[in-house]
Amino acid sequence: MTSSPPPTNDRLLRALRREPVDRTPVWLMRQAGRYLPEYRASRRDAGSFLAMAKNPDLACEVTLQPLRRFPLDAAILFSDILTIPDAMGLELYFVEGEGPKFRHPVRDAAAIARLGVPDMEGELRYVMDAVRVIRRELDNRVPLIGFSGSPWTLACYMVEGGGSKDFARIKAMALNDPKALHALLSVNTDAVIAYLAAQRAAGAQVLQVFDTWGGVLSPAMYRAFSLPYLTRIARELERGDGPDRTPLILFGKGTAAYLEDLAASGADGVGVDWLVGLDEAARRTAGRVALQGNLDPAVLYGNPDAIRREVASVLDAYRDGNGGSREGHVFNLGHGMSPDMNPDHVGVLVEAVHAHSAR
Ligand code: 1CP
Repeated sequence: MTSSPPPTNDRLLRALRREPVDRTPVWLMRQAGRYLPEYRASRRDAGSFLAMAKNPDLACEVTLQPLRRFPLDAAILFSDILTIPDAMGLELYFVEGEGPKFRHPVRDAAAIARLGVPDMEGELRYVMDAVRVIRRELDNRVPLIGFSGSPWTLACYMVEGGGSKDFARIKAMALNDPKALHALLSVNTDAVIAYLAAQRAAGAQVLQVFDTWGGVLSPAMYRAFSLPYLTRIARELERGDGPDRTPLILFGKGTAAYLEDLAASGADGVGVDWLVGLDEAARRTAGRVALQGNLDPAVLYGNPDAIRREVASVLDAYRDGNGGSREGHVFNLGHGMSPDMNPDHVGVLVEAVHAHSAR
């Protein structure tokens, strides 16, 4: 928000503006979650993941849990990308051990035509309330990241009715009825822009879009069904100017082939997975955006020495591809953490990032 002072720890905001920082900022995708015993206890008390996400005080509690353990440089709102389709009427639920599902998936043009942008201070008020509570409790110590799924990634869950291995239904729709799929992507884009704008108005200081399933598309299909909608978000989402600007990060999994396009999209930062070297990514994006990433999450299964070695190698790869400078880098994993990871190893990682990147 333009009216509030910058956070005391503003490394993340400075890095996203490619300004000098004393050390590289670090946060981790899925930093709140099942690998933390205190998260499992909160979820047990709440009864379910959804009960927790829909209660602003509980969402705040689990958002803050990783920050109590580790000197992370940002908090990320505890919520889910599937809140938007849920609010559109698809009805999100979870089957233990099977992940998210929708009671009313959308499978044809008629169902898509009935979808509308949800009311951000109505059906989705619980998300905005969580942002407001977290900002109050964070008391400006670190910035708060708000987020959304990408139009394509949301559409995958909406059409498949849950997670998928082959994306058969949505790819069939792309082939057989591209007009219907574009109508779905278009309403999703309107909803994502409204959702991110509302999170920003509620107090989110950085915004990230997760295009988790962009990489399952062929290049021609990615350029038809994901990239143009990401670009529309980057261009149309109002986020201020200068030091008050709320930066937008586009994260894609398996989308390194499109780094140049993502860097030209109008986004402030691009998140990269671990299938491309950060030296190559930095060279190809040539200072047009900040880069976020890209440690293979599986490195957290290694021992502390291995973790320190791999962290140093990611930091050095970025510097090597960025003309010898470490500015413009946000350290993160190339994708989210897993429930079976050792919390002590996260401590080693964060400490290693700060130690190895100190200017
Ligand atoms: O406790 C539980 O059992 C629920 C597991 C869980 C958690 C911890 C889900 C269900 N969502 C979340 C929180 C969450 N989801 C966050 C905030 C926490 C943090 O980062 O610290 C965020 C940013 C997400 C985003 C999300 N949800 C994505 C994009 C990021 C990614 O990891 O690719 C996706 C694809 C989802 C869908 C989803 N929700 C939950 C699960 C298990 C999944 C993945 C299902 C699948 O693999 O298809």
